[in-house]
Amino acid sequence: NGGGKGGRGALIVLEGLDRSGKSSQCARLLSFLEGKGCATEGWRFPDRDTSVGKMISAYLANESQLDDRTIHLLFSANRWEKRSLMESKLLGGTTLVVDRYSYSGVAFSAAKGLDIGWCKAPEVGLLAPDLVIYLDVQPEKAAERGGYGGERYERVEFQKRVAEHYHSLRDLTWKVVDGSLPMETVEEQLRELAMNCISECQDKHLTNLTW
Ligand code: FDM
Ligand code: MG
Repeated sequence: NGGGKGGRGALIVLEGLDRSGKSSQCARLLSFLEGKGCATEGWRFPDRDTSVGKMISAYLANESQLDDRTIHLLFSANRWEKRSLMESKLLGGTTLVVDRYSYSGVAFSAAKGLDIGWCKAPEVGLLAPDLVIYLDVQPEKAAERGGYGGERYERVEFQKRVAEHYHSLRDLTWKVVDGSLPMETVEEQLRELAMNCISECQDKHLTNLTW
């Protein structure tokens, strides 16, 4: 843990639209932190390796159809099934860099028209992140980057609605980074935010999402 003795790891979440650069930045941040000698793991949600994750993956690939509330609860269940491992990693001093979390869960489902309060409810009691970084990229710009796969949700009209919901979820603890800046500039900003977070959270208790 970056030299700090006995401190817990930090729960660092990256959020943003598809093609906002989250996954690349998570990978870059991860190798930076590892290079600093910091115990770190890269996680992502959905975690497609579990049995719940496989159902989610089939849904996203349009290989199965599920009711909107049902898939919402599966995404949430996919976080719940990882909660205890997440907690023990953090308490053991490992920092987790997580690509998407509960905010994706709420923003994407709410963009379908589901009630926000209903969407938030199953997230209550999951671990609260120490830092949420939102990579801010205009939906049109993200779409221009190309590389939307053929997955469900990868359409610019839908992404615009997701962006509005992300916007309404932002609170004082979020750090919004301009994801349209050059990759190296974004990377530098993330490094600084992450290092500060890791040193500050050493003496803070882990808490739960309340919403
Ligand atoms: N997604 C992701 C949700 O709809 N709810 C969630 O809780 C999470 C974690 O799944 F379109 C959506 C967001 C995205 C899709 O994510 C797959 P990746 O990051 O592209 O694999
Ligand atoms: Mg995607």
